[in-house]
Amino acid sequence: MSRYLDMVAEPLHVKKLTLDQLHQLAGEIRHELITVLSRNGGHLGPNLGVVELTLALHQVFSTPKDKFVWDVSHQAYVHKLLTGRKDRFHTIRQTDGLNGFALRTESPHDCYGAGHAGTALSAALGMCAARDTRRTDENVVCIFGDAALTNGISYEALNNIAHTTKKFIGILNDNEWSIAKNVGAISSYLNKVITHPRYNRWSKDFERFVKRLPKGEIALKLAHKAEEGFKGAMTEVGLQPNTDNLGSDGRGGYGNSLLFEEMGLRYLGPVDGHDLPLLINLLEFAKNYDRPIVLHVLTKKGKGYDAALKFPEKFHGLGPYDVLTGNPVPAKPGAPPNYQDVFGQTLVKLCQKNNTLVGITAAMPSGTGLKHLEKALPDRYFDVGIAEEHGVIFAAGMATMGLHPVCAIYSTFLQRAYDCLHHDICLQDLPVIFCMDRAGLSANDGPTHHGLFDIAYLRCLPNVIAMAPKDEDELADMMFTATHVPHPTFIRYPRGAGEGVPLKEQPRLLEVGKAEVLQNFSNNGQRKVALFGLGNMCSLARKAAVELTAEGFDIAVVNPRFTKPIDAGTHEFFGGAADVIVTLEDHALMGGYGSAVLELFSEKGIGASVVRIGWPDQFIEHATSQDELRRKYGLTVENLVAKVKAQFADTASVTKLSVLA
Ligand SMILES: Cc1ncc(C[n+]2csc(CCOP(=O)(O)OP(=O)(O)O)c2C)c(N)n1
Repeated sequence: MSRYLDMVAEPLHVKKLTLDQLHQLAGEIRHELITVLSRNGGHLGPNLGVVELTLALHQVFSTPKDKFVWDVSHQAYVHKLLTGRKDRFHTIRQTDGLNGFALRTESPHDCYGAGHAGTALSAALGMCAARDTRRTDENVVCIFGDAALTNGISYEALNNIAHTTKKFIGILNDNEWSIAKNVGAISSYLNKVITHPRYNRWSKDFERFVKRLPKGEIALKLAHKAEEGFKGAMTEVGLQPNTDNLGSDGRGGYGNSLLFEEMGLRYLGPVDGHDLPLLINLLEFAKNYDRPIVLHVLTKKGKGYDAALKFPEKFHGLGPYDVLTGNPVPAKPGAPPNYQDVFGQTLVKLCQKNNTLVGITAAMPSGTGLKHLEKALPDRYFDVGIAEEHGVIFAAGMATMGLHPVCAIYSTFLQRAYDCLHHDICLQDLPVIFCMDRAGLSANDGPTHHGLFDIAYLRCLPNVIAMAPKDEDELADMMFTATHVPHPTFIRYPRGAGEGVPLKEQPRLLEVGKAEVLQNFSNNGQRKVALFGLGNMCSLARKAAVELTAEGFDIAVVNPRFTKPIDAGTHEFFGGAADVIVTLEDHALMGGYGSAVLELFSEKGIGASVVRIGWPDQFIEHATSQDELRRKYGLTVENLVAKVKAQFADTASVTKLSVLA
């Protein structure tokens, strides 16, 4: 049977569908999401939740002229399916395929790219201001989740909307979940609005009223009354709650969300975000309303798929799974534990012995592995919401009171808090430990999520101690070591499986600033190459060492451990002894570990030839796997071996090298 989805080549086609056809299309979209993501992985729950909302948006507005700005934009898959990308949807998050987030270069319908949370309100307001300045008439619609309201930038934007523009359309997509259950006062506040004793009665009345009107009439009727005040209009249609409907704090009912109203935005809701005719009518109204407005819609994360409804956190974003059971594709038997679990379990152990330690996450308890602490020692666990800046300054405050906070924040999200690292942590030299997960690639997610810049952005800050473990056991050692360091410490480690090394019962103390020589020269008179493999690149260095040895080179392998301070003595020694030094890092070359080595050699007058292997000065795209990207960009044993050989093949450099040796 042919599907409506197959007929929707552009948003215009959505507008032509009847309500019944739209309902059928919604089902087809859910089926497509569940099927494709079972193979590719991705943000299933959030997208299942916005199917009707996205259909209604495309019924009422016209992209690309009108602009949809999605917060994070992990929930834009449905929008992709409706905007000419359905034929490529099976490629999402794969090499050369669709990106998992909105991407300006992918489609004119993606007016704004994202991947980090909290940016949509500001970006949308910027577009509104630009539109007003240019005197054009595009509609700008900002779709933000309830968790976006845990983020500071969202409030900076809200504070600015009413005095910047008259026309701003916000959709608060409230499903009560961040990745985990949403936290903090704002989530209780929204919950209170939803669960107000009279909410159900009012919502039924209101929804009946809106739906009774033919499409478009609600817009006319209410927009006409807007100048008399929204509340007046609502009274006229018999919906304005009496004052006895308000809670003691003034909350409850339509048009009474103090948060938005006090910020000068008309608030409408909360309404059922899966009721298509209702959504269409309300969006028509919002489109014609001449004041900034927020429509509060209630959606169910995972709607239409039992497993996702049952486990919203797991199905927020996940890898491939079995469609029938919802179970993830099992890991290969004997697969090493992943870094995130080793981090979480080690922190629990450390906390049990040291009661100054606490753990902080910015809304990522599962992703970071901090959920282990939440479970074992809930009093020592803090989820601050999607609020990296706040989380870092919160940690600084704790550190001034004698605690030793451990902030578990992905490398890419810590960028958000850079000034806090500088001004609050490093300047005051506070002993906060940062465990930076996803250092290196997050291959399926792509450039918004790769953690390729932290060595560079931290290396220039005074008081920083920064390290990278070669394996999961060394991660535990580094965490233990960090608890003894009275300065800001940063540990970067990758996503996913460790190296499969045995974990010691007790972690051990490492000497700060000291590298580990894993293999020294055998001084057999052959050409000498020292391989410095940072973090997870150490295993690559070891593999290359085997090949180069077989090719007749005398190889040393060093695990640098520290990127700040780097071990000057060890680097100088090998800089003097080797013909060629190779640095390897899962980080941008610009400003990274290899750069630190070059700076040291320059300062000390060491003229060794240095080959640096790492990521080039460009944003790295998404791909099916990390290995594919490594192959493409030369972070491989083959490329390393070839580069080393090329150094010696070049006669000029051979002369230079032999002089140096
Ligand atoms: C700065 C930043 N921190 C953390 C994240 C990880 N993250 C991605 S989506 C998400 C939750 C979003 O919740 P919400 O906005 O309510 O949307 P929902 O998925 O519930 O639809 C989080 C924490 C991020 N993308 N950006």
